[in-house]
Amino acid sequence: MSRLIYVLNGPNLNLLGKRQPEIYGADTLVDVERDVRAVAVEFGLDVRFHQSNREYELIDWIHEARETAAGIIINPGAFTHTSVAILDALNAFDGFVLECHISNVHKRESFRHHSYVSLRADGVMAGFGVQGYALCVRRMAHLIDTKKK
Ligand code: CA2
Repeated sequence: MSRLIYVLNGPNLNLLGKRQPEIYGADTLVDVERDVRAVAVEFGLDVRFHQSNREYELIDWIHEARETAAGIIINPGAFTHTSVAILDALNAFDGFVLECHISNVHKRESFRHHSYVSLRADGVMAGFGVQGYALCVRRMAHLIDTKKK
């Protein structure tokens, strides 16, 4: 199995560390990418790390991952709660999918309680702050290494 994973980030996550630190913390997306890469190296995983504010770009990366990757860690941002198109793209991907949210979406507004992506995800992380990404990488390594699929 490939040891490549995609880490995808949806709309507004480029603002991480620049606004609303009381919800999302003080770390930037650059800090998150550094942490993700540090853990990935420990487990011998290669990482493609992306962020986009455009739904189609996230979908194109999921399609690209179909050809090459063992897993996708995705924080779809607000598309989590709206995008059947991202769900459809993930349903066409055969590897592992982990959904990662920085905040505890279940403690927030009710419109954040439903996730289309959770219908496909093999696991869901929420409320662990940006540390959740590195934890997802660990989990992804375990899933790939034990090939539960
Ligand atoms: O908790 C999460 O990770 C979310 O996916 C973040 C999304 C939100 O719509 C989801 O319900 C939960 C929002 C991402 C916006 O990120 C910002 C970061 C800093 C400043 C402003 C926005």
